[in-house]
Amino acid sequence: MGYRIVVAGATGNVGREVLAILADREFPIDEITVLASARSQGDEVDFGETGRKLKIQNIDNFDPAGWDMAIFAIGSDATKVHAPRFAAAGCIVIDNSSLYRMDPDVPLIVPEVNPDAIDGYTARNIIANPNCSTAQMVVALKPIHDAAKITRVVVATYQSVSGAGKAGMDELFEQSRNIFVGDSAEPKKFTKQIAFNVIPHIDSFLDDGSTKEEWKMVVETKKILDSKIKVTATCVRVPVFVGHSEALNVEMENELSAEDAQKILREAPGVMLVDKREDGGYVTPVECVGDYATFVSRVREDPTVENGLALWCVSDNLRKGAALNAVQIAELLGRRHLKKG
Ligand code: 11C
Repeated sequence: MGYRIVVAGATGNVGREVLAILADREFPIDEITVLASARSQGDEVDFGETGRKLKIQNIDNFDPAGWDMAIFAIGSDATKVHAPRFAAAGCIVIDNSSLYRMDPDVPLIVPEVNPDAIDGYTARNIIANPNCSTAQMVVALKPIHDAAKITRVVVATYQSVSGAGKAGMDELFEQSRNIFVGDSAEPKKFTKQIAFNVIPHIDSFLDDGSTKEEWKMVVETKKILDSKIKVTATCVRVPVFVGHSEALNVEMENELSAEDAQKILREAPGVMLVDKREDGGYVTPVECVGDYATFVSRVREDPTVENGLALWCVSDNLRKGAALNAVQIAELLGRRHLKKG
């Protein structure tokens, strides 16, 4: 016996990955339905590589009563309209948008890091999925925090254009092509040229000069991992299609050698340590696409602080940063609260 599950936003980058991952991990499904806005009604999407096609229904007309759970990848505006409606009908929403993440009544979950917090979902029937750059960072930090108590993290991100959706990917492709043939490369989705460039700006600016993306990494890490950890982030868009990278500098209360950190990371759930200290002995974004793991490389001690480590962390932002984490939440919810069979 399986679940009646809804995937909302099934035509987007993340929605398609959700379907692929549900199929790949053989999530126990009795019935699945796919939703999007009215403009996609009747279109078909692949149910991963099963060969099955699913027909899109209009989310506005969909009655969620009797459905167990819904994975939302529809953006904050549409989520604001539909999540409360689904939750009130008893269909538990696993939401990829930023809308509910900091709501104290909504658990913000990375299953490898804070699985127990999921028990709080009953307050709203909504569970939030973190921002992609936070998700991979906390997976890499959790085993180090457990071993040596992290006090401060300085992170610089190198975020792929797929974080900005299909329009971001199209812009990188078109600008690269246009520049090669001598055409103009006017920015549309991004604020500056992204092809052959990097842009130190993701999401809107806040009063203190940081950006909302940077703020999310600070507050989400506190909510998921430990409210006492101080985080300072610089988030940068780079001309990579898929895969976010992060350079992390970590300060800890207790000593932890690079060798011990490597040992711990090698065993940590969700982490794949690739750290050979030789040419090519580390992971880059193109190698992580389509993978489930958060890859960690370049682990080394930072002698400029008392107990410091530096490391490099790469993951598929559409997977661990969004779709995979959402499916893992659905699996956790099933195991702990909605047992079937
Ligand atoms: C980016 N991290 O790379 C963003 C995308 O809060 O879910 C995801 C935004 C979010 O642009």
